[in-house]
Amino acid sequence: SRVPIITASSCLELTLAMIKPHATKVPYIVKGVQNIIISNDFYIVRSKQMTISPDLAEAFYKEHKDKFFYNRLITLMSSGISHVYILARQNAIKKWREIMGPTKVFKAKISHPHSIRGQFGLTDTRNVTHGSDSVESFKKEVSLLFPEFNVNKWYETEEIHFRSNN
Ligand code: IDP
Repeated sequence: SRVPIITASSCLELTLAMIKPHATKVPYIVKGVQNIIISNDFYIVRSKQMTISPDLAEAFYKEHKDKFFYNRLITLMSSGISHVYILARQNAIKKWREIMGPTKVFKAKISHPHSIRGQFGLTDTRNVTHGSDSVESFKKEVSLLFPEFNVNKWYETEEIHFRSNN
């Protein structure tokens, strides 16, 4: 497996990525997204498959509870198996969101056809992947989906260890 080259001066950032339930049913899309993760030099820190309960989906998307698409979103997110990842890279949060492309699939297909959502998106709700939009969101999302993962400890120990090994 391929490990990104980390120089002594570089600094890794973590982000949370997810392949949403409608997309995990299609091996071609899962393969495509995983290839994009690897070819963009993300290091996979954790990965798992899980079924998100409606309660967990509501906690995850709390800030959208007044939106017209909220019920649709909660139904989708709790409809099957999600693949969730903690990814590390320089500027991981920004880079992953760039690679995903715009939230709205119709826009992604026109302006960012090579993005994940441009290539594999189906509708504005079924837009294939999730990615944290800030450090604060990442911390909240990780505490919901990987409650045993200690972000501060990772930065204090693993990240430094990782750098000195490369
Ligand atoms: P993001 O996933 O790009 O961060 P958000 O605005 O946080 O986008 O929206 C969360 C999720 O809600 C989207 O990924 C998508 O699944 C769904 N969503 C957002 N906007 C719409 C919409 O206009 N119609 C239907 N679903 C939407």
